[in-house]
Amino acid sequence: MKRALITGVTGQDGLYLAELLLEKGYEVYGLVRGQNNPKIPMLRRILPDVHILTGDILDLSSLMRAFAASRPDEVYNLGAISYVAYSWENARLTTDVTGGGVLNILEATRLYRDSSGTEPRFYQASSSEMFGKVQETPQRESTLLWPRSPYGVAKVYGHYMTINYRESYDLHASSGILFNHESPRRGPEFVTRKVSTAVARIALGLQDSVALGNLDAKRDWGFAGDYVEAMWLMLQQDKADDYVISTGETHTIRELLDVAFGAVGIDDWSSRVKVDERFMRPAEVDLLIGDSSKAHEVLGWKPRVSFEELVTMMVESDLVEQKARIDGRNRDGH
Ligand code: NAP
Ligand code: G4F
Repeated sequence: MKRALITGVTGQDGLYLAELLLEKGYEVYGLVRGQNNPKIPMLRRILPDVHILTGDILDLSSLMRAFAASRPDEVYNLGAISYVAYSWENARLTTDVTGGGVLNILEATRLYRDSSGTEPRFYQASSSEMFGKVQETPQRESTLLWPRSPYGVAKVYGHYMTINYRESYDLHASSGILFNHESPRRGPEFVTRKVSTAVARIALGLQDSVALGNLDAKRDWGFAGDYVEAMWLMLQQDKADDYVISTGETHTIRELLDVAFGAVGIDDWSSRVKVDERFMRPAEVDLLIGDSSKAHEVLGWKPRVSFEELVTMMVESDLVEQKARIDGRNRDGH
């Protein structure tokens, strides 16, 4: 039975990846940070077979203890401050966690390898946000990086540190340059989930409209469940490498709104969406579209869920969630 250690196991990708690895028969260890983290009950409920370890990617000694407890064959570093807008307001913290945390876990992996005599394989969650002010379209592994946010800069540091550990210490360290991927488990701060929740609430008469920022930005959106398979495939290769993971399609926020409102029968959403300066960014990433042909050729990976299917899945899930809240409130007599 293989053993895997996942940082960021309480996040969207951590949950899908842990689920996938458990299905494949892995023993899965998840690193959870903080005192009495409120996401622990959710993790225990959804994935009771995950072994929970406490630790923080800012704290090297906690990582070394996690390695000693889990003795991993595969390490997936998904832990990060991942919300781009937040990274301008908390640039130092984002740099430390999203950038510096990668160095800590690479170092813990190397120290564990050298002391145990085993060869753990390492995955780093790199991001299309590193392409920022894109220098080539579509973006591929060789495209010059030009990050546009403190988050993007921190991810570039983690990306190159991963390559450096591969080249300096011969660590089996791979980096997935993942384009935006979404699901019903996406955090409510990200635009797809913000829209799917608002559309469900509007359809149920719980709110009138939603306030958004830049409606013209373009993103290459895929389904998180498809993307965690690519992470696993990278660690099954003899040689570690870097891979772009994307759908190869791009859509504006307006197109996202078309599909989401369309799913509840609203064709004209113009009166339902307010553009609000508060959600504009100091520097925007205008266009992302990835070329994942290397992942297709080497890993045999392809996305399965289309943009329309993804957005509809999210709206339908939020309709169920919002209706359950109404039912719960009615039961409680509110
Ligand atoms: P997410 O839902 O925001 O999850 C982030 C995870 O990191 C959470 O489990 C969080 O723990 C954990 N974390 C935060 N600070 C930590 C710390 N100091 N020590 C240990 N863990 C910490 O993000 P996601 O969408 O699943 O993304 C997973 C990874 O892929 C992230 O590194 C993200 O930057 C990267 N990525 C995501 C996308 C995307 O479109 N989703 C695209 C490219 C790359 P709490 O739950 O306790 O806060
Ligand atoms: O959903 P977003 O916040 O995702 P963003 O910034 O692209 O970052 C996500 O994808 C990255 C991969 O490229 C990951 F590395 C990162 O961790 C994260 O998962 O915003 C998407 C777009 C932006 O252009 C933003 O300006 O939507 C635009 N937008 C317009 N109105 C909005 C809003 N974004 C948010 N979050 N909220 C709005 O009201």
